[in-house]
Parts: sequence; structure tokens; C-alpha cells
Amino acid sequence: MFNLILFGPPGSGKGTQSEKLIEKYGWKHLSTGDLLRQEMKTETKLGREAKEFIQNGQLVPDSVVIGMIESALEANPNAKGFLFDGFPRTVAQAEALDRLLEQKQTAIHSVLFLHVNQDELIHRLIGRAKTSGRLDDADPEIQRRRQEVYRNETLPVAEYYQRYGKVEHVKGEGAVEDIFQLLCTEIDQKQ
Ligand code: B4P
Repeated sequence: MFNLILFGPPGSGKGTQSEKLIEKYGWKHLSTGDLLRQEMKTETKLGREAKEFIQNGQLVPDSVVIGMIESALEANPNAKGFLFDGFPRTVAQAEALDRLLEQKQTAIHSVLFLHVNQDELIHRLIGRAKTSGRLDDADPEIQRRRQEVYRNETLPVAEYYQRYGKVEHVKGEGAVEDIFQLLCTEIDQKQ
């Protein structure tokens, strides 16, 4: 089993690269952003609660996303590996994930950190807003807040895994295919 976290700021291409990686490696893709958007679309109680946070550029409470990940792990007992995309986004989520994986006698094997400069991130999110219909893409002020939340709450997650020597840094600027090849090289060295 191989468990990977694709890490990076909003707009760094985690979703874009995850699609290609799961196709190549056959892992189960767990995107908390996608799971939350599905809950919002079907207007579940969880979805209605999450919407308030997401449309303000804030993180959804840890207990909610940890519960979602726990259910997804339970629902996929035979997965050959998991690709975590957009999770963990706080140190508390990272600690909870470590505990959940330990119960399954496995662990996070690698964290690939996509680096993209701030101007490019905003440029991409403005581009995505034209087609995504996402509440959190439309407003530049909310995009700015999401980057701030990332710096304050999510960046410490990279430091957390760095302590265990699990983080590899990858340049997330350039052609999608070139970035994909860089990620595959890192993965193939680790596997
Ligand atoms: P997410 O769905 O995780 O979204 P994201 O971080 O905004 O985007 P991503 O990095 O995946 O970028 P993408 O590939 O689309 O989160 C949404 C919200 O849900 C969060 O803000 C939060 O409120 C909530 N949430 C999710 N997980 C949570 C958690 N664990 N805890 C609490 N709350 C949580 O790429 C962006 C754009 O760039 C696309 O248009 C793409 O086409 C383009 N692009 C990609 N690669 C490119 C390249 N190489 N060159 C040019 N453009 C590129």
C-alpha cells in the first residue's frame, strides 16, 4: 500500500494533477474539496453547514472533514493506496490522519508539495472562476482570504511532515504534463 499527500496552496493544481496520478497509479482519490462540494450539491445538512465556511474562504471545521475521511477509508478496505488531495489542511487533521492510518497498520509514505508563486495562483483562480461556478472562486477578496488561511493554518502541515522527512518539493509552474512527470519521478523513487 502507498499513501500520498498532494500538498500546496489553493490553485496550485492539486486537483488537476490528482486526476492524472490516480489514472496512472490506480490509487483511491480522496479530495475533501470534492466531497464537500458533493454534499453542498445534494444539500445535505453537512453540505449546508460547509457552504457557510467555504463561501467565506474559511476552512470547514476539523471534526467534519476528519469524519468524512474516516468514512471514506472505511468504505475502501481493499484500496492499493490513497491519494489525499486538499487534506490534511491543519495540523490537527494531520495528527488525526496519522492515527486513522496507524489503526490500519499503514502510514503516509510521501508528501509532494507543489510550489506556485502568488501572482500565478491568483491568475489561475480567476481563470477557474469563469467556468467552475464555485462560490469560493468568484470574489477576489475571498481568494485573498483563502491564501491567508493557507499560510496561517495549512503551511504548518508541511512543517509537521518535514519533521519525519516525508516532504519533497516540486515546482508547480509550467505545463501540466511537465509537472506530472516531475511528480511521477518523485513517486517512482519512493515506491
Ligand atoms: P479544494 O477543492 O481543495 O480546492 P483548491 O485548493 O482551491 O484547488 P487545487 O489546488 O485543487 O487547484 P486546481 O487543480 O483546481 O478546496 C475548496 C475549499 O473546500 C477550501 O477552500 C475549504 O474551504 C474547503 N476544504 C477542502 N478541504 C478541506 C479540509 N481538509 N479542511 C477544511 N476545509 C476544507 O487548479 C486551479 C486552476 O489552475 C484550475 O483552473 C486549473 O485548470 C489551473 N491549472 C492547474 N495546473 C495548471 C498549470 N500547470 N498551468 C496553468 N494552469 C493550471
